[in-house]
Amino acid sequence: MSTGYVWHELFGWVDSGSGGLFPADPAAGLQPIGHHVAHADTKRRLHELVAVSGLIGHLERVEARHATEEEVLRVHTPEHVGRLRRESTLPKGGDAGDGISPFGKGGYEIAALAAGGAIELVEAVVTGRVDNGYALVHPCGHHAPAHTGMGFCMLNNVAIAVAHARAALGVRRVAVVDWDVHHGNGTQSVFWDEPDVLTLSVHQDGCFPPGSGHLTERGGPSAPGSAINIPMPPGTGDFGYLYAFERVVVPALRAFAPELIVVASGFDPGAMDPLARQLVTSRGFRGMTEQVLQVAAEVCDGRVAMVQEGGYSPFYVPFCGHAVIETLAGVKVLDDALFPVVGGMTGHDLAPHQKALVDEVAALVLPA
Ligand code: 3YP
Ligand code: ZN
Repeated sequence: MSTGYVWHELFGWVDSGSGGLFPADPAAGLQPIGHHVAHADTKRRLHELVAVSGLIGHLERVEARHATEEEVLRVHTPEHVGRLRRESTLPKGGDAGDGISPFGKGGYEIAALAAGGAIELVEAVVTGRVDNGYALVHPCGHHAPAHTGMGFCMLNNVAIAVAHARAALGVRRVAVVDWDVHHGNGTQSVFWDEPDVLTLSVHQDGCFPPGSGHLTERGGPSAPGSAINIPMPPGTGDFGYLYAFERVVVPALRAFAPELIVVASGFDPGAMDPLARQLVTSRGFRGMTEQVLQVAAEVCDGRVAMVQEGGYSPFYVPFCGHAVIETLAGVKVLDDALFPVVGGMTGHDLAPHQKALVDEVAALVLPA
């Protein structure tokens, strides 16, 4: 059993500026706060917990490298890549595409390193150098479709890694499980009409992007059923999420029988996240990881590659990520120090309206 792990110090140097989602505007009453909500420190703190706890000693370090232009262009348009590269040379950098996703000088090179980190992890898993693994990359990727960045994402790391597996590593069928609290719209759109890539997104209903991720979004005309969306009601906790996995995610993966499972792993369903209203704790993330590993053992020799997406609580993201990586590695070296607080919040049990939503999706997407 070995678990790969990607981190590069430059991911902690991503400069998302001092504004971002709500830039200071005194006339509108918006005070400066000094850092973007997606500040890289949150991810760096996860890496440092993995190092300090000793978990890193149970992991096989996989080196990130820059994704080549050819690799990036398997997913993105030359216009998008060209614009990012140009803005990346400017003294103050640029924006991924929606005005809330700024990057500093040299930002393109770090984004290419994040995409290349995802590629290298997937390659290590597919070639059997490791059994499974976690690429702790930054910035995130899942909102970016072919032609633009958005929602703090510059390049779609997961889509680029999946495209690499299919174009260069002889893999055909891939499933992407996206448990970030926001809809994986970019990844879904890249593979919308591709029957050999299943994209499955579990997110908070209507959270971001607005109007995206409805349960009726099921894939393009040549690939009906190749997209699955589970828009969970706000306030869903550990057992609501675990029910969604048990009832829909796992059976859908079993039916699709991919050769590789890639998880787009955001920790913003976490109970302390400022950008969403879910209640998941390290217990829920651990359980989702266990379920994915179990079905992966059945269908694809355990080949699971996880790639970091969002997560904005500098307090809680480290413990959620640590629990996931421990579970991948099959070890337990640290307790979640915040669990006494977040686990004690009421609302973790499966509620009737959460069950109803999941059952509705199951009826829609699973073979009768
Ligand atoms: C982008 C603007 C409001 C919510 C934010 C979402 C970024 C994210 O974590 N996506 O997964
Ligand atoms: Zn997110």
